[in-house]
Amino acid sequence: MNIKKAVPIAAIIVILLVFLLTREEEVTLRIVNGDDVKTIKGEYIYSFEDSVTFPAVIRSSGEKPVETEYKGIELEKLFSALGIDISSAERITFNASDGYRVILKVEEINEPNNVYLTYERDGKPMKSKKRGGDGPLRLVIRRDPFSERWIKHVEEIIIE
Ligand SMILES: Nc1nc2c(c(=O)[nH]1)N[C@H]1C(S)=C(S)[C@@H](COP(=O)(O)O)O[C@H]1N2
Ligand SMILES: [Mo]
Repeated sequence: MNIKKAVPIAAIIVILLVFLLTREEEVTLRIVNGDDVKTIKGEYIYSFEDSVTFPAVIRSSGEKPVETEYKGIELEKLFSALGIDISSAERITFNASDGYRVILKVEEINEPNNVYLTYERDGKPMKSKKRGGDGPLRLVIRRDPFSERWIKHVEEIIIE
């Protein structure tokens, strides 16, 4: 291949790579409640009025506890804003993009100031798993001292 051809091809490859690496990933959350399936967009979550910031300590196994600050929406408030009633449900299943799964009881979610869907950590939007983050969405259970149920990369909530 001659240089006249190689330069434009290299330029196209560089532009494509920059585009792929800087492209905003679409953030969505699927909520399945029987026949009712809602797909919530990131914008809805990020602009939700009733969001809160709170301190939390993450205890990963074998590592020192990390003090951090999360911003998110109390799950119960998100559900009621979306017109979702979980009062007669038995369990709520959270599925993550890496296959991790957590099941919570309705009582746990109804406990005030306990279960949050978070999207910012220490003032910064949480990155996806692909980009080395614990987001873009993570569940934080404030009354659960061990963070093993704080499911990262949540993409689906099933109400049963
Ligand atoms: N999606 C997903 N969430 C997860 C895990 C996981 O493997 N996948 N591990 C859990 C465990 S065992 C712990 S201790 C914490 C670790 O959180 P950290 O990565 O923010 O330290 O995440 C929890 N949430
Ligand atoms: Mo863990």
